[in-house]
Amino acid sequence: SRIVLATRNAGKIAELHRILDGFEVVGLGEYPDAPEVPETESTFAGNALLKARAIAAHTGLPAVADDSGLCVDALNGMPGVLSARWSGRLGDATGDKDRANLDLVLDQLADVAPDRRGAHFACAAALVLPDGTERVVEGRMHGRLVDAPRGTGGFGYDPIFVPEGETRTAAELAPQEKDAISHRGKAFRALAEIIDGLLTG
Ligand code: ITT
Repeated sequence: SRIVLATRNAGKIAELHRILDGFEVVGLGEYPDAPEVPETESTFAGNALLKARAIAAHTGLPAVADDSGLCVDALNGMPGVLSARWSGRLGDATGDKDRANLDLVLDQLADVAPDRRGAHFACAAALVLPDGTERVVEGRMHGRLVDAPRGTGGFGYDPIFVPEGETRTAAELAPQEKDAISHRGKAFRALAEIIDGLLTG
């Protein structure tokens, strides 16, 4: 059956189409009246569930949502759930907004030594079925932040994040290389197994 992706972030949509390869996924483009959901929870899992619930209710179809962000050790885990709006800049996920967010994190880390620039990405993947069934799983990718952006792949904070065991930033990885190790890849591969069990089991 069809699954609706409850996200308007183009970077996530591209990755989720790859990771959920094998499912019939449709975007919110087919549902122009879908509600915009305020992210009022303090956790990734809470916000992912809010988004998936609203879209399952609106469409009558199984919905999956992603809430994710960058957690920086030297900033006590911030921007975290505030990652999309860290610079205060509003609007869609254009490169400009992503760039403003990334520049702010670089400014905030300007005086932080190279060995204290640890960070991780976190992703909560939520599934909500029209009958009210809910599931949420999380994935993480650990690494460190460099002091100048590199690479043109991915989205968001990828140009300043070097995954553990890598020398390249996440924006310098091939798409499939990022999916194999990313927070989103881990969370949504686990969710895919759960969906298989619920929808076909
Ligand atoms: P939706 O709510 O419509 O899904 P959003 O962009 O508002 O879109 P979030 O609130 O989950 O979604 O914010 C996630 C932000 O975290 C995203 O805008 C990026 O800045 C950052 N982020 C998440 N995953 C990332 C990744 O794989 N690479 C780089 N940055 C990422």
